[in-house]
Amino acid sequence: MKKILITGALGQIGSELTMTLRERYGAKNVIATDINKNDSNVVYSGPFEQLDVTNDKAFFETAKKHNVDTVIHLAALLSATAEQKPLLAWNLNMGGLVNALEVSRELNTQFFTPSSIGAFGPSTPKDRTPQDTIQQPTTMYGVNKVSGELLCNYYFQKFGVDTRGLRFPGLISYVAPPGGGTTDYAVEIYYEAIKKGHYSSYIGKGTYMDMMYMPDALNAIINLMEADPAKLKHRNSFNVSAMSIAPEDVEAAIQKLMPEFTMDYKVDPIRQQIAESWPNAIDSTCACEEWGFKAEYDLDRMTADMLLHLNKKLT
Ligand code: AKB
Repeated sequence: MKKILITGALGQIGSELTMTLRERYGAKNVIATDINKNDSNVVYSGPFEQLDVTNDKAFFETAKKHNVDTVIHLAALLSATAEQKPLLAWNLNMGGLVNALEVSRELNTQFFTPSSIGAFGPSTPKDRTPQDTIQQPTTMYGVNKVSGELLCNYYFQKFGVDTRGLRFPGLISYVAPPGGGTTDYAVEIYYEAIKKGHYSSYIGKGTYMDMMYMPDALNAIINLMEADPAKLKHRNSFNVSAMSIAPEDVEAAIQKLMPEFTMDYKVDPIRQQIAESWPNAIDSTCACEEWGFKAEYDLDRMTADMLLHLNKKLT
């Protein structure tokens, strides 16, 4: 039976992943941790500990106390916030990651942490971006993600830690909002469509980025963690994407179901610059071949589901 510790469990991925893993492995076997504490299901439906991942001793003691065999490390600053607070991003994203890897090494646990399309930069091929290619990001977040990918590979090669990871695109969900990301527009647009029937996009027309609906992201994490290690040639930071879209594509998908919806643009130069430094469309072939990655949701199916759930949640 698994015993999993999740950091950043109240964040966008963590709040859904915790609940999904509790259903799969039993509530008491999934220890949710976060620097914050709130009134959510995550806190009350199973074990919860307040944890600052930069505190190495507290991290180790929490993991040891619960006798965990898997660490899922999600606590991190996203790209736009990291660009505003680069030193904090370095300290939290890298300090938290090395502490998490050390806990895994000392307790001999399996390990997962997400990388991102942000690990690529302007010199990376923009379309059908290969799994193994140039990675020279121009953001602090990207620098953290490339370093993190290398560090996870190092812990596998040097210490035999069973590290695994995915390069996530923008993740879209109606449950917990993202915070401080460049791809957040693709979540906000659905909230504003329901609340106001209008959205002003901070990302410009024609700016393509990869995206994925949260149920596909959760399945991808579970499938990768359960994959036969003998079949994994890459282990860390697999490219995974479900769709490559620009704001006007989301606008058109929403208008199929809400013809009254309108959108205009108020481009934020900082997030636009980050978006332009990232690929248009990454190639997920290695993830498909090595552990059977498959996304179920395209833009239209995701849009119908988002609008259905947000209608119930917001009206
Ligand atoms: C962000 O926009 O920072 C994240 C990501 C793509 O890693 N959603």
